Amino acid sequence: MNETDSAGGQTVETDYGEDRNPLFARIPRRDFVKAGAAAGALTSVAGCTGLLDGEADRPAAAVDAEVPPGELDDYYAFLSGGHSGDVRVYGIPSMRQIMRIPVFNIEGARGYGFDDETRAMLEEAGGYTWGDTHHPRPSQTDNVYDGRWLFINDKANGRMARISLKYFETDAIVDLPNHQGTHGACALMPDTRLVFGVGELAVPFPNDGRDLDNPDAYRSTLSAIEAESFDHQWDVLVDTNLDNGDSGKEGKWFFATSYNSELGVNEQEMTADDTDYCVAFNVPAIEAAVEAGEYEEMNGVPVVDGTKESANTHDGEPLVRYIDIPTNPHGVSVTPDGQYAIVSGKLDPTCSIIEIDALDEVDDPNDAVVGRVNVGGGPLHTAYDGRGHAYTTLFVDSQVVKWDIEAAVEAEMGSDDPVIEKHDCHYSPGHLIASESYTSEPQGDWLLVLNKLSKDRFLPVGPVFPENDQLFYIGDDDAGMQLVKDTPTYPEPHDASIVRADRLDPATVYDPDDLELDYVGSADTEIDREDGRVHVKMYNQRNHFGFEEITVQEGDEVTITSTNIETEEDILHSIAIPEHDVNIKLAPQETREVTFTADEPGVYWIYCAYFCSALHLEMRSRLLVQPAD
Ligand code: K7E
Ligand code: CUA
Ligand code: CA
Repeated sequence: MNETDSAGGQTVETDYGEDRNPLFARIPRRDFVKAGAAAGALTSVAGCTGLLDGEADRPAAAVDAEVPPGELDDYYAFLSGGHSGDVRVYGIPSMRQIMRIPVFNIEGARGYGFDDETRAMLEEAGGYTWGDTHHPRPSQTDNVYDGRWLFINDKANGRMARISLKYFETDAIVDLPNHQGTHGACALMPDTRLVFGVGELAVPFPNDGRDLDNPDAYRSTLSAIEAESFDHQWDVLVDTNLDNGDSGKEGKWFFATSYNSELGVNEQEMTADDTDYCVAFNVPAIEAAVEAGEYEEMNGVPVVDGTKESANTHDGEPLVRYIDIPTNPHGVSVTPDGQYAIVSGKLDPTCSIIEIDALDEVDDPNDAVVGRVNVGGGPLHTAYDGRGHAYTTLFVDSQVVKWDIEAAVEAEMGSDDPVIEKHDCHYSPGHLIASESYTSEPQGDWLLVLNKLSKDRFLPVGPVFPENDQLFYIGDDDAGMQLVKDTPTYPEPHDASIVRADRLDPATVYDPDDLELDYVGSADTEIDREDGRVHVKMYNQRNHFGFEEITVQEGDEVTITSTNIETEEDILHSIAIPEHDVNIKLAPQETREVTFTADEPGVYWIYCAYFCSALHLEMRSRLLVQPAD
């Protein structure tokens, strides 16, 4: 066994570096994808020399990850935007950024945080102007992506948000009052009945000025939100911090890591112990405890006590199980078959394998740890290809390590025998995500590695560097991991989910029945005035607004409700009003409302900020604000 430590880590020799296997013939990408979809087919295809006959003299060929102009990608990737507060939508394998979805940030181009409804949603969720999104997780039915929603956390302000995958827009945000920093995020599998936000930063409980400098009294909670209503249901209190989270596949166990079991307040204290935890939450038992009234209410939320020092049971069932994991563990992810939760050691060069069913039987939860594989320096996160392999990022070693899950269960604890291959990445990877790896049906073809540092990989753009998101092809076990693409991204994605394109069915125009506001057709225009309030109902259409001018009095509170009455997809308008901080976007058949005060007399050109036709610049109206006398 090689010597390994958290600062260095061993290196496994592989023949497959960045230059890839020279014998690897160019096969059309779509054939690859098809082959990859058929279980096991790919290995035989790529390993088959017959296929390579007569092609060995070709130049070394890469996996074809190109998507030619006019063609569409096979997958959506949803990347978190980190402290940009948004979610980005990429196509895989092209790595083209297709869209950004504002969540906790305001965004002029999408009118998000400008119209009354989204402004109120952000206001009710705390009124912050930013958030820190990390873990975008789409909803699933029967452990497969169902195209309904995407959920995401706010690590900055203790919130969770829901994005509609019909409209690719944020439709709900919930503020979690007992959280300071919601880090991990994931729905309860198999059917997304609940969504979990994992509270990272332990604070006094309640955080009302008590126990300021008594960190031993600080607590974290796991919060459960009902997916459909997006109502906060309950919290579970733990006497440790919590970090990342993932759900088992059978609707029972939810797992969260903890790196600060010491409840320390500085690095030295937080790393004092040799082990921290993977915390396993028994969801049915917790729900039964809530049902039986076994909770205290805090900030309006039922809080069940799952601390180690409490009884921590309902009807003899444990609520929360604490599994010792070395050292300051970080990522946790459940294998596609639902058998294991795999926890990365971060400061320890190992990944620990927890057998989920064993948690129901063992007296000592540590007995559920059935394997511990030595993967290398700084393991953070693990993804799966559905062929029994795990892929773990090594932050310290700047590598991805591929290893065999069952071999790791068979091997001695701490062995590196299960390691199959290591591949450099550039540089210092955080998360990695394989296509549909968070479901029971990983597609086994693409692996996206989100590197924290890009250093020399792109043209320099000043002291703020982009991140480097690297695409690997993992569909060929003989050729090994193949690096096919570097992609700079704006700071800073933490995690992503990759969803087969055919699982989503986004709308291309709005269905007016899905919107709260009444549709304003061309016959419905009116201006109502009452006591310093003006309500304008109008529409937008190439190339005019429902009113050529809107006359109001200085000091009036003006509400504009407008519908884009276009039925043709991709024809958007906006209502931009200079010097009033107004720009609402209107996609076809969409109705939005904006309220502002006309507090300065004068002429203000209302214009359309979406380029909608050759006469887009002529699409104008005037706001005439008469001076108060
Ligand atoms: Cu490792 Cu928020 Cu999942 Cu950053 S987290 S990388
Ligand atoms: Cu309507 Cu530009
Ligand atoms: Ca620790």
